[in-house]
Amino acid sequence: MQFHVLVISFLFMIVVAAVFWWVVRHSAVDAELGPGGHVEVYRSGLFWGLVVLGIVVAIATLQPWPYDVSAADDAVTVTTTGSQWSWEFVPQQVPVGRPIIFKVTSNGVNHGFGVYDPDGTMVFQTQAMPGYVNQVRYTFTKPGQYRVLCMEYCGLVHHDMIDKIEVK
Ligand SMILES: [Cu+2]
Repeated sequence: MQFHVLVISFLFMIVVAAVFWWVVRHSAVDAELGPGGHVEVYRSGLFWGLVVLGIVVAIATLQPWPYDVSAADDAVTVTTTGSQWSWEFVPQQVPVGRPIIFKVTSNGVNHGFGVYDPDGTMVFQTQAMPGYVNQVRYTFTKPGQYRVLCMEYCGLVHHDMIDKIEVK
């Protein structure tokens, strides 16, 4: 996914750069300051400076792309399944300070998998969908009991679809 976004971004950057290049090449330049003149040199420098800046900014901001959960490191995988009306986590305890990959699915209807820290602040959420496995990568930075609530109305006992994850 990240690779495709990177390639698409670069393709659009090349198109935009080509348009700018064409405009610069075909814009009227004062005869006295024409090609080789200092205005032309300034424009050319500005153009290439912006191209390089654009590439640097694109690379710098795409590196921490949040959806790259395929990297094999010391991450712990938690299989998460939503049912009407309960959650199942395997394992149910996770370590603090290590990346956790939640693989979230449902065996019935759609649910919302929302995780709240011990202070009651939501830390992340994703959809639990039958037939799909959505992945969320998260590193818990403080230990405690994290509450899990269903974030999408899923039937009669939706309000009771509450569970917890132990972070130690
Ligand atoms: Cu629900």
